[in-house]
Amino acid sequence: PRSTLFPYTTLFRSNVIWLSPVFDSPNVDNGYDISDYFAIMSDFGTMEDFDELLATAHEHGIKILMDLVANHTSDQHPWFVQSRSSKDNPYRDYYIWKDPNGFDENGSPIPPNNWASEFGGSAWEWDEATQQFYLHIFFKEQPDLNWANPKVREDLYAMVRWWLDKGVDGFRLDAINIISKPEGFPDDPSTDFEKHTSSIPFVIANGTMVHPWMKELNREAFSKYDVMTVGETSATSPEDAKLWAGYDAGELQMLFHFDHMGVDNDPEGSLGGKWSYAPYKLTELKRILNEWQTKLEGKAWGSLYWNNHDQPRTVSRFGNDSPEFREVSGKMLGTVLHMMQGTPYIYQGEELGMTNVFFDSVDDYNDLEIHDSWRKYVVESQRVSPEDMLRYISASGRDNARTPMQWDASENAGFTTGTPWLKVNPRYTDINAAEELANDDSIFYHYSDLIHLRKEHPIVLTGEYRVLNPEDEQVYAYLRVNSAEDAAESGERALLVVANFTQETLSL
Ligand code: TEU
Repeated sequence: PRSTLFPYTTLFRSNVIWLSPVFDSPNVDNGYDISDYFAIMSDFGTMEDFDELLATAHEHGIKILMDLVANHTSDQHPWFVQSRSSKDNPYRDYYIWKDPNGFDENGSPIPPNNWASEFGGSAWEWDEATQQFYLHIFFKEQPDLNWANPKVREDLYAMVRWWLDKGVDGFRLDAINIISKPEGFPDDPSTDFEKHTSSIPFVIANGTMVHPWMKELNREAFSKYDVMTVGETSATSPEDAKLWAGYDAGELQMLFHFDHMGVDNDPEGSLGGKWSYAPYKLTELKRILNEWQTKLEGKAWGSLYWNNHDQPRTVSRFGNDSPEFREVSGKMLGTVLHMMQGTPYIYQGEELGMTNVFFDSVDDYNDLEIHDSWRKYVVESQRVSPEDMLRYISASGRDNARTPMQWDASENAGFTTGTPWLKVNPRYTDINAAEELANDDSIFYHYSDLIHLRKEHPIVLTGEYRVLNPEDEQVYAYLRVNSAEDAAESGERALLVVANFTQETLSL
């Protein structure tokens, strides 16, 4: 049967918790700026607390996936503190330092190339003391590690082994497809400082060394353990994905692609990219998801997600979060995703149908990406009115995903008696875990049913994905079809999924 062809069979029936980074960090970017890979951030507790979490999860048959942030560290990491201290420090080459490309008429140093930071502005930060620039694809507090230095790779692999020896079950590899920078550091044709389309410089995605280095990481660490791996790879096509996560690639097991995350960006909008919102077309969403399902078929295993800590809430984004439709819409979206081939990832609160939030002051937000964009577009260039920018933030901002978990209707949604890092979403009085558990027909129980369906019906694992109605703007329908052999073994021939994305009653 086809199921035996898949190399990761032990994973298919596992329950796994993925923790966003919990390592020691000054927390400029919600932990994605690590200052000590071997310690736990005090906000979350101690290493003893972590060990207890791991042991308890394992007692319950739950695996723990860690977030491996290795494209960059915090600027507070001892490696970087050493690195910036002088040009001949042994750690200088742990990061990417370059001379200026001359000086302008005011005597200001000119960056080595036009690369833009994902979060806006140049990706190069000038260091006055040593008269060179360092590279940071994300915030300036997140200098990029120099993977071309074999010592950096050895230290990182040793760190990965240290966690695996401790017993963690795998890693999500943050921004892993940008670790290999192109020879000669050429300018990037996609850079557009005017719009927020800068994104990851095109020329650094999936660079020439990523695959040799991933094979090395696999050889030096992952292959020695029973491990789960998923790479976070923006700007990656299904063809690239086979190189990364093909069954015979010897690199990673799965990828998070970003293709469906751009369907509601409006490239023609005043800010372009992320901050210009336009309603998505269902046909476009289907085209993308169908393409990933069919192109990976038999070649690589997919990962399935609607949201994560960087994305707005699914039910608000792809569904309908009005009181009338929120519940049915949340269930519908869960169904569409969970019956596809691949491993589904549920982001905290998705199983409760948590919604986007609207704050009427930028001061209520925490994410530096939001604050930097506000300063740039509302305060400095005044290209957008505060009202419009607040609407864009509420549609696309990362803090939609980062408000406290809603447990019950008590103060702060029962999350804390202290002061949370972000205000609670005001809808918590209706939308919370206690409510969901009390209602037999809730989104929570529907997600629980979906998980059971996946475990009880092997066709969700083995069935070939068939596209049914690509031109239909209202209904997402697809089939999963078993081979004769799998059908004989499981007694399951086909699975039909039909999802109405509108608020009308339709006949099909
Ligand atoms: O995100 C990498 C990534 O590709 C970002 O472009 C993402 O699209 C961005 O958050 C959009 O606003 C990872 C993490 O998931 C993110 O939280 C971190 O900020 C980033 O890496 C840097 O570590």
